[in-house]
Amino acid sequence: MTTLSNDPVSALAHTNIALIKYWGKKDERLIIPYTSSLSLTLDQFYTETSVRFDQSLSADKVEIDGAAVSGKSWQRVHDFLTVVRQLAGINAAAEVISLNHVPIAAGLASSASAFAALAAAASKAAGLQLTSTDLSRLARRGSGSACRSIFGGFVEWQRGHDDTDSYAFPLQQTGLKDISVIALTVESKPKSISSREGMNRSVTTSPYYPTWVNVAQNDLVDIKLAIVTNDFTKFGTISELNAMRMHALTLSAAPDFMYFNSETLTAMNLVKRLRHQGIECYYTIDAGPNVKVICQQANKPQIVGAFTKLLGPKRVTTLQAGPGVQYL
Ligand code: 2P0
Repeated sequence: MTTLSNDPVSALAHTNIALIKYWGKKDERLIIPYTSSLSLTLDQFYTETSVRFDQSLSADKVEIDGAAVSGKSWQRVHDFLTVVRQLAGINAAAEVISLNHVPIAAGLASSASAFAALAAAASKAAGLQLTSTDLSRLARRGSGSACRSIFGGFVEWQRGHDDTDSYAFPLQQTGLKDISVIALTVESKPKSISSREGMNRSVTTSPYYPTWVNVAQNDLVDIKLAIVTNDFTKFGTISELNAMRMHALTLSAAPDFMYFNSETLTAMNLVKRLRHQGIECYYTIDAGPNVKVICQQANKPQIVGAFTKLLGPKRVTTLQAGPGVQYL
């Protein structure tokens, strides 16, 4: 039995954007993906979470952004804490206080930063001393993309076969330092089909899913080569293609569904128009209508200018590579 200190442990983790997408689970309970993925951890947007285990609490208490949570959100945190308790051999309930510094207006998902910060804070508060690999494996149990937010910069999540070898690690190469991500908010309402449901429907009904598994593997090899050789054109081209290949799974699912809206298409067309004018940029889109534009520093002012004109300044946010999880 671990001796628990009642002091809270706090951790901070940033969001990440996938360039080679994770879309489909081979094992839903353990969150083992069908394919490996690759992301860039971002600066600015993060989640700060503190956890305290306390024998005197009768049940887990969870507060997110100043409000006590119940229902599905509470259950998801509780289930995750149960994994931590099993690992640590403890049975105390916990108090979790979490603050998301991820503005809804930025159109970035917060589950990656949320479960990365929770994994770090809860494991330490439970008396576990995990390696970063084991912390990534643990964060994966909360939300797949969270395993990548344990690390900074470019991060690969190797799909692995089971709980022991499905984890993320940072890429070691030094290429492509100059990457900017411009997050465009075309909509700030929550999505109608969660990524969990969307990926499940894609796996079980899209006839193209087996092709995706093969193609995503090749895309990953190609993008890593583009990073090592500092080839931004290849990097951006593969990112954009891989995102569209992921969305082809939603269009070919039964019943079909789509994360784009009309403004998504307008933003995609503007990226293409800028590119034809010699201003190099590419788009990537996750499980929602918001678009992220990838570019290099030299072209950033022109691209930001063009999108600010289209959407207004509040809906255009510029980001860069950020660090991995930190204790506070
Ligand atoms: C990704 N997404 O690689 C992909 C691309 C969305 C589109 O990871 O079910 O919230 O918690 O493991 O991590 C969103 O999925 O899903 C996601 P769960 P998660 O970033």
